[in-house]
Amino acid sequence: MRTQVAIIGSGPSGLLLGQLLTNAGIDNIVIDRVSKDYILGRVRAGVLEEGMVGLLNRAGAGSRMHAEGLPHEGVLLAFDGQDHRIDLFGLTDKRVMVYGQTEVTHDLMDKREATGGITIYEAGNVTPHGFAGEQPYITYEMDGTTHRIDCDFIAGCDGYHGVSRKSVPEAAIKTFEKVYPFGWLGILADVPPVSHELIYANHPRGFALCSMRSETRSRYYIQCALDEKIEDWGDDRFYDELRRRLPSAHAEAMVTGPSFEKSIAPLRSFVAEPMRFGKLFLVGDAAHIVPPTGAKGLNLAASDVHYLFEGLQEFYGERSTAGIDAYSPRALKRIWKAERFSWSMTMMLHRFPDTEGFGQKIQEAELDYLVHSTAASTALAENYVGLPY
Ligand code: RFL
Ligand code: PHB
Repeated sequence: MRTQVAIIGSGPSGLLLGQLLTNAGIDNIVIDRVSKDYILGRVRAGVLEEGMVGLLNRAGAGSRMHAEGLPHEGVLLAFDGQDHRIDLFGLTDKRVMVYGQTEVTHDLMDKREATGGITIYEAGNVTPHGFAGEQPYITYEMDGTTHRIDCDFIAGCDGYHGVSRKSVPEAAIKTFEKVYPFGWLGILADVPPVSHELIYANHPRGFALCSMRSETRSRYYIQCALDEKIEDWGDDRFYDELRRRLPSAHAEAMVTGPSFEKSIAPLRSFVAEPMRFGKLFLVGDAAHIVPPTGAKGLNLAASDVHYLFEGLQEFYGERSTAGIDAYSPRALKRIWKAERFSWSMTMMLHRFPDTEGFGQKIQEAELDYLVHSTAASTALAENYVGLPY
């Protein structure tokens, strides 16, 4: 087989890049090691920046999001028994869209099928080759046979555990990492959200987040120890702990009900530099991870896609390499700002094992300053709704 751009990974980065390329008449193949159903079973992000909303529109995959997504104009920060609203729209003129990553992925898969894009699922041992030279290609195994896809470029959209970054010689790549000493225990339940805007709560017992997927489906998280076992967290225990970490008015108003998904995610900050190695580009989680506190992971994947798509379009349209040459530095500039924001939200909102009472007081002082200073609230709001591309 031959294509112009071979895309490893059928997550949101790979599918969004693939659709923008298809719409621009640039041939591409998406290849993933797992099945479509497995990908659609993963519960992840829920908050989309306007930039991502615009890219989904441009991909032609935005109509269900506009019909079913919830535009939000503010978020609540809770601490010391009170909550305070950050008026995102009033401070920035921008909104965010609450719409699950699972739905984004679903819509992109539907669009890809409707426009005849090729996706190969359940491919074994996907491997990029020859990207340092002029003739890159991918190999994979299926039904006991090794297959080969020749291409002009390889887009590594295969997430943090993917093969693309690992295929780059160690000496050519520099990584930066911070691992946090806790995780998030999250549930999904068909109960109305406790608040119609997201609540990010700082509490001496640990962080809590009340998010949602719709008016009838809630997504709740609590900070937990990394060695916590899911089996030890029945729904009652989860809701009791969540309520303890919220201001009393919310705790009393909370409607509880059986969860149908429960998982623990570790928190990590990670960046790999550069994001281009000859004909191989790293995109999204393959190149960087943020802790979810800033709701930036999926949105950063989208801005990477934007820069790479522009570069590839310029290459095929004008035979200019200026855009693809600029991809890594342009993307990294925005990535580091989102890394900083996600780190600072994480540091401000979580309980750290070594800071005790002093750390708690400092966090409360920072939050109190933040919610009462227009300058500080605006800085938070600008980052939360998404910095410009
Ligand atoms: P993905 O989604 O991991 O997709 C990668 C795809 O590559 C495939 N793959 C391979 N294919 C072939 N060969 C291999 N060797 C392969 N290895 C992997 C995988 O099967 C998969 O299909 O990466 P992508 O597309 O870059 O998308 C990134 C986002 O998924 C991620 O950043 C977000 O989910 C992060 N995130 C959030 N981001 C936000 O913007 N807003 C949020 O509110 C938000 N909340 C979250 C989050 C992530 C979370 N978890 C569980 C990590 C909340 C949570 C709990
Ligand atoms: C979610 O709804 O899953 C979600 C929302 C906001 C975050 C992280 C996750 O910061």
